[in-house]
Amino acid sequence: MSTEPTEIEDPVPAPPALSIIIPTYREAENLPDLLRAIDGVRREHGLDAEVLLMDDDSPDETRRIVADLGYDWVHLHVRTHNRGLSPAVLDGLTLARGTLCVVMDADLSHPPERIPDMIAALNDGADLVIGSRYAPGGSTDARWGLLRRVNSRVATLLARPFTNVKDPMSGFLAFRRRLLDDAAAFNPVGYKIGLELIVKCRCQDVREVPIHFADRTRGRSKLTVAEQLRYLQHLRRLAVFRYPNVACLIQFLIVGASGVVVNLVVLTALLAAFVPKELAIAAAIVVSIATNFLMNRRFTFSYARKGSIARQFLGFVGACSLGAVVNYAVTLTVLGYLTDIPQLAALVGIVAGTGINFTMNRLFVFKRTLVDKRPSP
Ligand SMILES: Nc1nc2c(ncn2[C@@H]2O[C@H](COP(=O)(O)OP(=O)(O)O)[C@@H](O)[C@H]2O)c(=O)[nH]1
Ligand SMILES: [Mg+2]
Repeated sequence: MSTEPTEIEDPVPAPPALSIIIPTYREAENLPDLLRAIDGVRREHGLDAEVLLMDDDSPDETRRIVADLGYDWVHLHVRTHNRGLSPAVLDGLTLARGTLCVVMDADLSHPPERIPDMIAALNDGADLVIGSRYAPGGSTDARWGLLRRVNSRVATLLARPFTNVKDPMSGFLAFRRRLLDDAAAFNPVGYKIGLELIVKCRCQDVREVPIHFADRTRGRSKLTVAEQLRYLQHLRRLAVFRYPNVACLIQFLIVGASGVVVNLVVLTALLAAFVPKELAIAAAIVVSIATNFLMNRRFTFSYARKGSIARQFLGFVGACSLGAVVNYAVTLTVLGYLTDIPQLAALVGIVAGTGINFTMNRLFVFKRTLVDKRPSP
């Protein structure tokens, strides 16, 4: 006897195998071609896929066009809160019902015809598949100018400490939905969701399917300079996540170098204003200590921003003073025993003093245990 239900229809349709999440803003002109192309791929490859259009309430014909096309596998979600590309994608991922997810742009830059190959790579065991412009066989639009090429390559290079993937900036991605279950503090800033997935989900097997990236021919790009600056903020967060100690030390050194600049600028300005030398030098030192403190509190040890600023300032000055004493002692010792060159001895002293300075600040002044354990931004 067959146990399969035959007559009774399931009122809740079974979830599709694949959810394609597409963030959109003012993409009405591109949606008909895009959705027809996806329809073609669904038919040709028998792909059981839904499309989630995550639209930020576009002031164009998006709603009407989607309704007119009449595809029952396309779901338009109009968002009016927390707008932006990555929140839209994240919302899409929470609504997705498929076991597999694809994220892609709406402007026809990402060819839907490559989705079956991306799915095949996932089924072959990949954790994350990238539709890649820079993998062998991939290409970008011939109209890309030099500036755009350099810009894209530099952005890719900056991601190198986190991944060897050829195109970590790509917004064309495929992965299993459950990949996100293991995401540690998943929080993409801007639109580098692939890079965020690689780092935060600790993807081991990342594969690239070559694509031809066509430039959008209709509508406008929303990639702004502000978005690009947000990428630097994103990289900083990823560095703090992946390499907490090294990231902390590097930020400390950058802040230290900025203190040298502050000192020299203040000194020059005060001397130009005819402030006496002795006073100008002292003031420049005080100002640079203060800016160093504030910058370290804001960036290097940002996890400790909730601690008492007065206590931290005293601790910072104390740690710096100890660093100065160590610097002095080491310089004299090296000069006495290892070299005759004072500048060389001073360099060794600076390294030792800075090391003490950093260690004291890290361990005692800006203690991790004194502040709440939320991931630092
Ligand atoms: N929901 C939503 N989608 C956006 C937003 N900004 C861009 N998009 C969509 O994200 C995709 C990539 O944006 P695009 O402007 O093409 O960026 P570019 O390819 O880097 O120039 C497109 O499908 C856009 O419609 C936004 O603020 N909200
Ligand atoms: Mg685009």
